[in-house]
Amino acid sequence: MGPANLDALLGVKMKRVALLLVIGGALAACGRPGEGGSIPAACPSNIDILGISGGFSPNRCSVKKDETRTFTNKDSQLHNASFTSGATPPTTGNLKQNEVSGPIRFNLAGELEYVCSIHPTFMKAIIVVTP
Ligand SMILES: [Cu+2]
Repeated sequence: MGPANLDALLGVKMKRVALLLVIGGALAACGRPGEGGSIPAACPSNIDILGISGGFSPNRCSVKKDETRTFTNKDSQLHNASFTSGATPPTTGNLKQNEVSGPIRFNLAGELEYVCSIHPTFMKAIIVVTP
């Protein structure tokens, strides 16, 4: 077997390893809150919005169903926290620097991913709502 064949064989093996890693990651991401102690620490009463590089702080935390939290924009740019489900109201609306949102109530148990709808690619976070 020549070096070219060996390279091809190694290439196939590397692809298999990469595929297994992808599948493993997808399975891990499917873990539900409550499984294996995956519930993060309780969210503080206010979650800070740090901006494009800092995102939300904390960016993964938990609340009990029907609790409320506020969000404060600590950045000079406009930002918001916007949910697709499980939060009332579903968005803070755009917040100016140092502006504090009204209370957002979480009424759906599960992992709620939210974004700043102005910068959704850069600003994502999760609130885990426990029953
Ligand atoms: Cu933003």
